[in-house]
Amino acid sequence: MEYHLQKSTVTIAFAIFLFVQSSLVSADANGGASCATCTVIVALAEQTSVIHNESIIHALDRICGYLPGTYQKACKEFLDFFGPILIDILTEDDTADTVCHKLGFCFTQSGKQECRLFPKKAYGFKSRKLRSTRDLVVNMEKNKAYFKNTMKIGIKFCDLPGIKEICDWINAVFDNHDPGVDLDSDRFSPYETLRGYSWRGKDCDDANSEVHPGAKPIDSDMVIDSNCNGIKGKDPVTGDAYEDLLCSNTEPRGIALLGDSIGAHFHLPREWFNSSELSLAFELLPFILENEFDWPELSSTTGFMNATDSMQHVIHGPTDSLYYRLWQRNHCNFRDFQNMGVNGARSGSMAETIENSLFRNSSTDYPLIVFYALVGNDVCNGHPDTFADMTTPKEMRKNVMATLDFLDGRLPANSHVMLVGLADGRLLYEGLSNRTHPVGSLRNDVTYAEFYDYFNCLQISPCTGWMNTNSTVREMTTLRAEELSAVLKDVADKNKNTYKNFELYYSDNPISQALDQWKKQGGELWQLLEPVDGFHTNQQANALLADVTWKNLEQLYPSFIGNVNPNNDKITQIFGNQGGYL
Ligand SMILES: *[C@@H]1O[C@H](CO)[C@@H](O)[C@H](O)[C@H]1NC(C)=O
Ligand SMILES: *[C@@H]1O[C@H](CO)[C@@H](O)[C@H](O)[C@H]1NC(C)=O
Ligand SMILES: *[C@@H]1O[C@H](CO)[C@@H](O)[C@H](O)[C@H]1NC(C)=O
Ligand SMILES: *[C@@H]1O[C@H](CO)[C@@H](O)[C@H](O)[C@H]1NC(C)=O
Ligand SMILES: *[C@@H]1O[C@H](CO)[C@@H](O)[C@H](O)[C@H]1NC(C)=O
Ligand SMILES: *[C@@H]1O[C@H](CO)[C@@H](O)[C@H](O)[C@H]1NC(C)=O
Ligand SMILES: [Ca+2]
Ligand SMILES: [Ca+2]
Ligand SMILES: [Ca+2]
Repeated sequence: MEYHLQKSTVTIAFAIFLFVQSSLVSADANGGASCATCTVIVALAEQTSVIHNESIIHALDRICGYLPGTYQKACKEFLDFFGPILIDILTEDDTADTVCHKLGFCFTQSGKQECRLFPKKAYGFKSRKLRSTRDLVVNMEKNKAYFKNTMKIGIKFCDLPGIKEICDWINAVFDNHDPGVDLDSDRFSPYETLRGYSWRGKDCDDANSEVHPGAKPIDSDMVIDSNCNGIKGKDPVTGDAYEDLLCSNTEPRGIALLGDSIGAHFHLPREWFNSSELSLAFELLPFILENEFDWPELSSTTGFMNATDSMQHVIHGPTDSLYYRLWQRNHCNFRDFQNMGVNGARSGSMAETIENSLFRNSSTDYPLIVFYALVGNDVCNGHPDTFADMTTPKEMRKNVMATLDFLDGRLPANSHVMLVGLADGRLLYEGLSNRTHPVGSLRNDVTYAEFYDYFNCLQISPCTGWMNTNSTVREMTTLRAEELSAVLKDVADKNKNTYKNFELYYSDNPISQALDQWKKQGGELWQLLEPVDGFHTNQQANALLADVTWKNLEQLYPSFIGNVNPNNDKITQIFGNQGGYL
């Protein structure tokens, strides 16, 4: 039997799978990510079948129909395989949880409690299973035989026919933090996704490594635009180069982020998990996958555009960013940004691998301002009982010092580095615990507190410490986060001028300040949080964080951001949109 499954049979499945994977969970329980994936898919299919008064199979077929072209075909092939199996096992008192137990994705290990996302309550699956049509149910006997021989208790999602290749593909994409398309190896790309120009300014010549965002102009950019900022050529009257006239005395600089999923702006569309909203949500699927479910182009550090019309089906809110402000301050800084945010990053992985994908030529490029912002993974992924996997203050010091040494070797003189403290994740529980998670939107039967418990039961939570109904655990997590922030502050205080090529600063995490500001405007906490994962800051919060951070910089550290370029208007007048971003 052959299954030609393309990059996504079950998009939602990957979303969950990757979300879970991004938290670097090593030891899951009771079926882990595969169980959660199965449960959510079956639940959405069941809800869709209720909304449209149709069979489960028709509902799954409908969901496949929402997917773009090639994905749709693959999804239907998958359905051909799974549909008959589902029909065969459904009984009257099933819920999504019990179905996935029967399928073998979920189970209960001895000594563990049973994990359930939904209340034990019959949804009447059976009455809806028989209304399927023959044309959708092909190969039924063959599939059932396959199922009996292959499916075992504890089967993993990535072991399914055809899915393994997809998992491998995804792992390869997600493990690589350098641009996938970069012919001249200058770490800037003319391609959008795969760590391309969604993440760092577009390479305006991918055949010449001397040409890239952030380069000091070669021959004053009389002929070519060596730094891709759209400024080149000479004044027809005086014959002076425009880079000399408009930029050379303005101390241009770029901005870079060494961060985690918060800085990369992780976002799973709410519409993918809400059975009432599925229809338009999958248009951008390939784009979203190739950007690792991150939206750096709309993020608080390196966002450079507002969501396009098609993005607005799956992400909501305005864009504002530090990069955008830096460009507004000095138009010579156009396109000079790099986002090295990686889902699940913590201080150790930053020092071991991630930092290496930051590129700057210390002699031929302009200075850089760097934000080191690891907001919580160092404390999130502690073992649920012992906290053994949390980074200790001693390890934190060692890790951050290693990264600072690395930066001193790579950054041009006169750069600046800001160490940002960890967030206080207690606000997650405070803002969300009593609210309904999108996966329970049809019957109002899953709160975030229950969602957190479920993820902890399967041991796949991206942040056991804060996404937890046990207040002692949340307090202990915050305590460690405060200790680690204190280390960062101490390192910055003691080493402000230690490094050859940059000045070092510390700032508390701006989230609580942003929150206060939001509340003063009458806003509520949950409005700033990602509804699906219940963990990340959303689009609105990203814009707010940029605003708060920028104002702090203006007030406290003006040398960080440089002076306003008096030639900005002239640059716009002569060079228009400076070549744009895309
Ligand atoms: C659902 O469909 C069945 C037949 O397929 C029909 O008998 C029933 O009235 C429908 N229910 C609603 C609420 O439309
Ligand atoms: C996004 O749109 C708003 C409203 O039009 C505008 O003020 C803002 O500057 C835009 N942001 C970006 C990054 O273009
Ligand atoms: C920086 O640029 C100079 C001149 O092009 C080159 O010789 C040097 O190898 C570059 N350094 C790095 C680290 O790429
Ligand atoms: C959630 O609701 C319960 C009951 O209404 C209330 O006692 C509790 O304080 C609420 N929790 C939060 C974090 O708002
Ligand atoms: C689900 O979608 C419906 C329809 O757009 C919306 O009214 C509802 O608020 C959504 N539920 C959640 C929990 O996001
Ligand atoms: C909450 O967590 C603490 C620390 O792990 C533990 O000692 C305590 O028993 C837990 N409380 C409950 C109600 O589970
Ligand atoms: Ca390149
Ligand atoms: Ca280049
Ligand atoms: Ca230029």
